[in-house]
Order: sequence, then structure tokens, then C-alpha cells
Amino acid sequence: MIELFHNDMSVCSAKVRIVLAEKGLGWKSHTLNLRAGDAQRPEYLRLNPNAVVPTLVHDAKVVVESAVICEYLDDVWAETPLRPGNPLARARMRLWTKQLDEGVHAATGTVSACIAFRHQHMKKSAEDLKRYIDGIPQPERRERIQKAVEFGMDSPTFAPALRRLDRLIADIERALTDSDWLAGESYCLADAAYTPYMIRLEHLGLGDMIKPRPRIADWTARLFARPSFKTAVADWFNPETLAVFEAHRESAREKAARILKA
Ligand SMILES: N[C@@H](CCC(=O)N[C@@H](CS)C(=O)NCC(=O)O)C(=O)O
Repeated sequence: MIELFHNDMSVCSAKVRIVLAEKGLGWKSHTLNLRAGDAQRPEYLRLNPNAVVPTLVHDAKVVVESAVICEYLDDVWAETPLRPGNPLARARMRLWTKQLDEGVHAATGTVSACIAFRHQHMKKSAEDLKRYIDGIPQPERRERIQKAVEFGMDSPTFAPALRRLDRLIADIERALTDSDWLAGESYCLADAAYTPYMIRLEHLGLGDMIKPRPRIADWTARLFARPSFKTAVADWFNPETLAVFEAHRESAREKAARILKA
């Protein structure tokens, strides 16, 4: 029995749903409303003390951290492998998933909050907003979200996060010179992991980073054409969240163009 505690448009949740879909596994869904602070409720903190989604519960065993969950799924359902068999290709795969955890995910969170999610937070009462921010257990994440809500795209964290993502896109473009997929000739956990981050860039109005780079444009088209993209990502799009992205897309596109040209 597989249960997933997740959120419809969270990138880390989508990453795990893609792996479940690629492996053809059935699972029971428990959705959390992150903006309402569901991940900070005591009953959820008992599963995941980091107050984040996703959390996997497999036969009553709890696994947290999306990269760890994906490897766990690949270990348990090894007959449909999503990690390269070749040790060097597997090392390349892990370098990609490692950098997601070491900066790319935080940069995506910053950019998303500065452009779009702050507008959802700002609808809360001052008291609820304070309770939400104070409830973020990691001081670094707490400060990032606080600044994003207060300053939006003028936050001192916005431009460095945007540049980090632009560097990522350039790195992916280079990597795809040698192979069709991130770690070699077959689709693997690294390709699955980056898929939600690529669609997030488009949602935020940052697709111009991808368009002029032909290999990454082709790679994202192939990622988005996979059946797992429909069932694990697109079918979970939340119309209210999409409307927030849409409302701020043009100003984000303009601001990003100015920052990246400088
Ligand atoms: N390193 C964690 C990061 C998880 C994370 O940051 N999740 C976000 C959504 S993508 C979250 O739950 N945020 C809580 C919130 O917005 O309150 C993982 O990979 O599982």
C-alpha cells in the first residue's frame, strides 16, 4: 500500500508522482493545502518534521525527502529501473539530483514566491501570515519566504535566484550536447526530477530562458509529451494557482529580461 502526502502544484510532489507514474504504481492521495499551513499541523509534523511535502508512506513505513523517496521507489520496484545501470551514468544522474537539493529547489521556491505565491500569502490576515511564517522550521526558508512576501521581485534574494536558474538552464543545454537525456541515452530519475521545474519556469513567465536554447527546448518537449507528464503533472494543475501565475507572468517576464541582460 503506497500513500503520498502531497500538494497539487508543488514541484517536489510532482517529481514523486512522475516516478510513481513511470513505474505504473497505484497510490492513495492525501493532498495538503500549503498556503493554509497544512504542512505545519502537528499531525503532519509527526510524519514530516520539516513541514514540507511530499511524504511517502509505504506499508506504514514513512519516507521523506523527494530525492530519497524517488530512489526508494526505484529500489523497491527495481523491475522498472529509472537509474542507469552504468556506474558513471548513475553518478551523473546523482550530480543532477544533488544540485536540485543544493540550491536549484531553493532558487525555484524563491522565484515562485516572489512572483506569484506572495499574492496568495498576502490575502491572509496579518495574524495568520505571522503564524505561517513563524511555523516554517528552517530559518533560511523562513527568511526567504518573509522577504518574498514583503518585497516580491524587489527582494534581494530574487535576482540571485533567477541567475541560479539561468545557470542551470545553460548547464542542461551543455549536457544535452552529449546525450538525449540528462545522464545518458535513457530517461532516468534526473529527467523525472527536473520536469516539474521546467514547467514551473513556463508558468512563471520565465520560458524565455529555455526558448533560445534548442536542446533544452527539445528535451522539455519530450518530457512534456510523456504519458507521466499528463497523469502526474498536468492533471494536477490547480486553476486558482494557474490564474495567479497568469496574472503576474508578464511583469515577471519583463523583470527577468532586465535582470538577465544586466
Ligand atoms: N528537500 C525537500 C523540499 C520539500 C519542499 O520544499 N516542499 C515544498 C513544496 S515543493 C513545501 O512543502 N513547502 C511548504 C510550504 O510551502 O509551506 C524535498 O525534496 O522533499
